[in-house]
Amino acid sequence: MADELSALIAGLTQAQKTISPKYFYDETGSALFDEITKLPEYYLTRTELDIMRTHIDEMASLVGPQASLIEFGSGSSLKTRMLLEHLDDLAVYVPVDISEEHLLASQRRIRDAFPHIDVLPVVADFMHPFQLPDPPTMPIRNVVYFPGSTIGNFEHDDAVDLLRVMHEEAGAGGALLIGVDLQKDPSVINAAYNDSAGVTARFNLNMLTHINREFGSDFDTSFFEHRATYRPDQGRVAVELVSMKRQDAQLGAETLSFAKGETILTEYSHKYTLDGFADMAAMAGFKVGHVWTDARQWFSVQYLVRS
Ligand code: AVJ
Repeated sequence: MADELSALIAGLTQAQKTISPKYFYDETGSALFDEITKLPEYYLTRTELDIMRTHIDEMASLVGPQASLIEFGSGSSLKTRMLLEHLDDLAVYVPVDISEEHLLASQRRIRDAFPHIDVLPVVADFMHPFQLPDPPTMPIRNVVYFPGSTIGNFEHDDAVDLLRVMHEEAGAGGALLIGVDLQKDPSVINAAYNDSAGVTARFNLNMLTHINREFGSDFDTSFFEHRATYRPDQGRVAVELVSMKRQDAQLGAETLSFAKGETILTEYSHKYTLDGFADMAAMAGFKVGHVWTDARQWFSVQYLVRS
């Protein structure tokens, strides 16, 4: 808690004020993200699911029998369920998440739906290597699963570091199945992060409500505004909260001053080219085994193997 507060203050006292995207996901924020995934403009989840549906048999046969599936994140999404339904004789499913609460809830749901699958959750910050649990039966290979283009939240060097952790957890003969959003017409991307119903705006602003509740700060959410801009030259969306006037906010012992128009960067969402992502994967020791995309090449699901 004290560590979290000092990290928050550190981010908010930089020249470019920043808050980690992890603060999106309190109960309200998780429900709003769920709503986002159903918005007409938010193509990511729908497209990734379509790709999975179309190619699930091929994906399952690459993973092969008696694999250990290690999901980075607490799982229980539709995509995870689809994989669990199709994988042949899975040795174990290992969801890895920093939140014990999220893990236990998702473990319960997976056990209910798939009583024959062994679930061994791991509480860990997956940015750093962690110990895998002893599986009940010896897996033929470890396959790390990282859906949703969550990799896009990380800047280049951090993304490579995270891929290196996945490379290590996959071990010899292992692989990574990952969802990766692709560069496309900027108007499509901008619409996805500026939906007409304003759900993404509420999702972004809820971060301040969440922080006010958890840290007793007094950000005035009525004087911040959502902004999301795709920069094709940078291949990423910057999601920001813009201060609509000169104002102060109290956070712990720190008084934060905002100029009118000053921004808090709350998230990057990187969009890749297939080559650009392959280069990044190569820096972590992966080579691209297989890439599935939709007909418009808006999104990709990639099977990376250790090179
Ligand atoms: C969950 C990180 C993949 O970047 O599209 C959705 C989060 N932010 N709308 C994304 C998000 C604004 C999402 N990821």
